[in-house]
Amino acid sequence: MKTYNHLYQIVITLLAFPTTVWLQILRRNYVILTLLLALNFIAATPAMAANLSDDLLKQPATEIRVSLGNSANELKFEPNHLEFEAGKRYQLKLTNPSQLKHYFTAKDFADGIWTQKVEAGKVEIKGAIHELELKPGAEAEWVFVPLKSGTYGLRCPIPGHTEAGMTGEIAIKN
Ligand SMILES: [Cu+2]
Repeated sequence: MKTYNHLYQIVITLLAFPTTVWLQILRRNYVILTLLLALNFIAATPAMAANLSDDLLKQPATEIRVSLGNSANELKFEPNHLEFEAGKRYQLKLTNPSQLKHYFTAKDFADGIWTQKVEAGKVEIKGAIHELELKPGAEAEWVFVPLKSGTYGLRCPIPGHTEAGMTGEIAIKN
């Protein structure tokens, strides 16, 4: 009877062992499967981003004009409140009809957008832009897609200009 009991225990152990092993294999496969799915997702993300930017580039850009100063040499942006919608493509046309040079400085706003290009004269600049200087009579075109919603400050940092009221506000809405 004692031997019988012992054998019985061995059989139980043998039966129990494969179950644990099988569970382990299943668990391992589950981890691998999850990893594969995760990798697939990671691999799909840049492709999705590329598709997104392709779609955005096909989208006609909404034109918005801002004048830096005016012909009366008043120190202000016209208009001084700009509103954009996240995910849309814009063409911001900056002009300086005054006899003074001015800056379009909105660094936090620039951090919250994706710049496609800045065009001025016969030059096209690609990549991130933070600040633009417009000499008297100059024109520049900034093509971008706003990404991060928020309210951002705009100013002309030329000594005396910000103080005189050459400031503005740029809003990005979702
Ligand atoms: Cu100015």
